[in-house]
Amino acid sequence: IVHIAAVNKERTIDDYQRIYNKIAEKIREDDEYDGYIGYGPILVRLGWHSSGTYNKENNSGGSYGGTYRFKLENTDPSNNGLQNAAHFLDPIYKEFNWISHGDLYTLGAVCAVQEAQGPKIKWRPGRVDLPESATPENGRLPDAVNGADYVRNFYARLKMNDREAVALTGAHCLGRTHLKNSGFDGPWGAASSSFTNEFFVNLLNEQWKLEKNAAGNKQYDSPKGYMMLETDYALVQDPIYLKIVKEYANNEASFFKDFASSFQKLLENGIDYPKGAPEYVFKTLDDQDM
Ligand code: DDH
Repeated sequence: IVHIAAVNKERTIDDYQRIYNKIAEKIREDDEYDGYIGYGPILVRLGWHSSGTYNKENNSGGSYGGTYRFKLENTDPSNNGLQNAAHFLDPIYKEFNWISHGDLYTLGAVCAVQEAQGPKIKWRPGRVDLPESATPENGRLPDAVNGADYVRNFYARLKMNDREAVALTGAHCLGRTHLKNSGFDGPWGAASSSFTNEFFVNLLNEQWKLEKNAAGNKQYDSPKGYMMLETDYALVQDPIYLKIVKEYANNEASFFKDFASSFQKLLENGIDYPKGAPEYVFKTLDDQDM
């Protein structure tokens, strides 16, 4: 399977910045969502889940075909709750219907990270909507009830090494788990709508206790009301992961740098970009004094 980016020569960075700005403004406007966390975290999760189906063995899945829009994928139990992010993007797609779904889902995630004061993420257009037959089967997204070996194997399928796996999991600074979506409950930290290294700081510093939640699933809970999935906690149980967690907890700039490159790689997995294909860095609304 080969996925070649289609570069639309009619479009410039300004066209994509306009879409970025629309998404960013709507994040600001619809701020009451999910107890005033807002739509940022779930937009990040949509970008990640629409990319996280990638399989390096045959280059299938991934963000390219925008197949999240098909029922098989958007009803995958791992995607419970993401409908809210898709509906958020509906009016944006209506207004800018020349963009592909894969480009829109990934642009939404890049916008949400940057507007949450995260790092700048380089982004390249060119994903092409594929037919329903390209939709990957359910079950390719990670299962939280697992340890370090599972995490390492899972990220290897996405061509991610240990540093990339740890950096990517740091996105759990954003948002929270929801009993009704995943069977887990609670946020990873205090600042659920700001992109920071808080996930790593909390992993190291909170008093974690493995407990059964109201849905009967095991999760680590702290006295401050924070939580960790078993796959999160695996990052302090494995000595190689632990070293990287400590680095990111002590050095936010190092986390930001690694997250930016790993997230771009995640969103572009399996895509061949022709020589000279454009690569954009978008301005935040703040950068533009908006
Ligand atoms: Fe995650 N994640 N994630 N995650 N994730 C959940 C929420 C969010 C796993 C499981 C869950 C990444 C990696 C993993 C975000 C981003 C990223 C929830 C809760 C579960 C469960 C969903 C719900 O109840 O609504 C597991 C397992 C892994 C793993 O590494 C093995 C990665 C790589 C990212 C990323 O973006 C790079 C975000 C953001 C959320 C918060 C969503 C929200 O609605 O809030």
